[in-house]
Amino acid sequence: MHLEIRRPWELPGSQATPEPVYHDRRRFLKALGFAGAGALLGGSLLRAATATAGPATGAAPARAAGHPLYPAKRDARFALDRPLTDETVAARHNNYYEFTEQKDRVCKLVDRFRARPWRIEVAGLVRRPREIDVDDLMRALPIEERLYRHRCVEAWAMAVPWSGAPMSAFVKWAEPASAARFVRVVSFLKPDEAPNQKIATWYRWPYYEALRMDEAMNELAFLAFGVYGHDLPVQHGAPARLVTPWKYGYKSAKAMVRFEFTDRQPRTFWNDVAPTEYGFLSNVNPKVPHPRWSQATETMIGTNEKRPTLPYNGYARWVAHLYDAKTLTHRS
Ligand SMILES: Nc1nc2c(c(=O)[nH]1)N[C@H]1C(S)=C(S)[C@@H](COP(=O)(O)O)O[C@H]1N2
Ligand SMILES: [Mo]
Repeated sequence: MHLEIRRPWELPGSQATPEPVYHDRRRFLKALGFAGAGALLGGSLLRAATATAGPATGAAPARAAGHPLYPAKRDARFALDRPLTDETVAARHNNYYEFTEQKDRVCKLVDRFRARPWRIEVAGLVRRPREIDVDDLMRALPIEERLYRHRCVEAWAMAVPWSGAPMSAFVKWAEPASAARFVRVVSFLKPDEAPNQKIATWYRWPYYEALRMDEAMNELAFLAFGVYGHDLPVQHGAPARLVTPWKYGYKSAKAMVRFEFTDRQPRTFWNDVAPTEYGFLSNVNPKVPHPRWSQATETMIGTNEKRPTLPYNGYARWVAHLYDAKTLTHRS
């Protein structure tokens, strides 16, 4: 008899295929065991915890009402070639592995998460290592709204209005030393508030990512505090996240607590999980398929419209000069 073991993310009904494939059999089986137990335990505990909280629709936190930073002035340089994704669609289709691997369930598991108060640490090769409250940081930076496309490596896409500051403004504020060549970002570690950090212990929490310094200083790189004209809801990365629209979505780390400037290329979360599938630069490239699916087209969430994938996700004029023209990756 042929016994087929389905990975959790291949279960029928899951819309797109999430990131990980474990080539290491031991780790894969361990993952399955934990995932099974976790789904049962986590499911019942969480149902209990959220029973009185009402439906999770991804609505913005109450403090967003009347926040002086919204609405931020829209930056006209970033026009879209497609309609904005519906806010409720975007808020119910999320990749956020700290909560769950299931995109449609992230928004239902966010109620325990506290995005305030929130300290952000600036460390490494900087003139002055320091900590700042996220609201103070927001007030220290020039806030604007940008309409950006977003392309997940799983071949789904959306178009959303982020509010925030150019990453370059943040980097200048952080005053890195001239020796800094990369900026590493680290997300939160709060297993009591993000259930999958407790359940899926085989991941190397907290989530970590990094950009080259020239990427962080590029005009497109963005530090978002809001979306759709209000604070980020938890599922989109409250209180602050990266947005690098020319790269696959996993580079855009959510809910960061630390920025670290360094002279050596940092490791990254998905590259550590599956090095043959996810690299460091991860620029959107229709010509380089994922080992298990093509990247030639993408599907807009909400409408299911299919579109051809564009090199650098359509942002070549902003970023192509940073990379080699043939590979869209390292300059030769
Ligand atoms: N901390 C953290 N950041 C993350 C992720 C994650 O699991 N954890 N997922 C990434 C992936 S794969 C994508 S596609 C985007 C999804 O962002 P969205 O849910 O706001 O659409 O967030 C990225 N940032
Ligand atoms: Mo993604």
